Amino acid sequence: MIEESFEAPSPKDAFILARKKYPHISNLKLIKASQRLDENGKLIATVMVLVPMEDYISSLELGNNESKKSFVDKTIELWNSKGIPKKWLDEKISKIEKSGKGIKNSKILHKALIKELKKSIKVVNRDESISNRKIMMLVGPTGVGKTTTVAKLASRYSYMLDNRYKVALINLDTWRAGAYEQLDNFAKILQLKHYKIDGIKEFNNKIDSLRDMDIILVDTAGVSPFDTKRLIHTVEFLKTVQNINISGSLVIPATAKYEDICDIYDYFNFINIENIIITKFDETRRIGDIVAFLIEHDVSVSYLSVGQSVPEDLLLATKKSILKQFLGEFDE
Ligand SMILES: Nc1nc2c(ncn2[C@@H]2O[C@H](COP(=O)(O)OP(=O)(O)OP(=O)(O)O)[C@@H](O)[C@H]2O)c(=O)[nH]1
Ligand SMILES: [Mg+2]
Repeated sequence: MIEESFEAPSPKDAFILARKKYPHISNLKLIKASQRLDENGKLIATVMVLVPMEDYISSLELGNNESKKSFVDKTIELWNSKGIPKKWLDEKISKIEKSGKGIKNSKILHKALIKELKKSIKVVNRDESISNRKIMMLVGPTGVGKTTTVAKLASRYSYMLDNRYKVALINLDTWRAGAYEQLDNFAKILQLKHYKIDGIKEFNNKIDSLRDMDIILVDTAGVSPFDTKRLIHTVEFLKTVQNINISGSLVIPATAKYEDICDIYDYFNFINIENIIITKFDETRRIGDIVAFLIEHDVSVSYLSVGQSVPEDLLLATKKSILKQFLGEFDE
């Protein structure tokens, strides 16, 4: 929804103006009304109404003889203000124009852009079944929810899917006091094996000895994108396990800013990031920054973490859920 103001000599007249502009909205919602005197002592009343975003955009071109270019520009402006890069918008709009379908009004353009957005966002295949032993290592900055997500994944794979998989946990976080205990509490509840590993040789041996497990979840220490020493320490573990494919999942909170997300991704990317887990999805309705990152990078989202509760607050990522959260922004 968009808040739109109307001014007239009285609140009633201002509301009539709003009704005239949107005659088809039967229950136009008034959210604020105020009055003031202008410099000549004349009374000016302002009312604010809530208008659905699509009606607002349509009104831009219907209202005052605006050209097609103008409504295209306004749509670009609106989407850009939600975080979507202008370059992407220009590219997609020119593609839509070339397709010959024509952009008759902003409503059609908005729908076409949503379709393009849906194509540009990638999510991991929904099938979570495991045929060969899988090793999944969660990496990312400090405090983003890696350990909580490992605990959620552990319960998911051991108890919640159609198949009950054999799960083991490895903890490489030997830096932070209490890091092992945090995950160990979950491991005890879930009755899963949990190992604290210090060195690379030990890691190799452990991976080897856990041959009969279906999935090994590896929790790592949070690394600031500027702490190269710690990153190298984590990478060593990933790179030195011979002949075993470790899937790296980069954990990024939905609350992160675009530039920070790009920095984090560039920083961790040489680890061979297979997918992204978006956490703290419940903490913001403004996910334009992460959406912008996703459409510009060839990387898929695997899970969405939507709260602190283990295990229920973990969802398989779908294009629909990401789009829904993003488009919800237009309804503010
Ligand atoms: N609201 C919300 N909080 C979350 C989510 N995931 C994790 N948290 C909270 O974020 C805080 C940090 O979570 P951890 O799992 O310890 O984060 P971490 O990445 O392992 O942190 P370090 O190991 O210190 O780098 C905890 O208070 C979690 O409960 C989520 O999806 N939503
Ligand atoms: Mg942790």
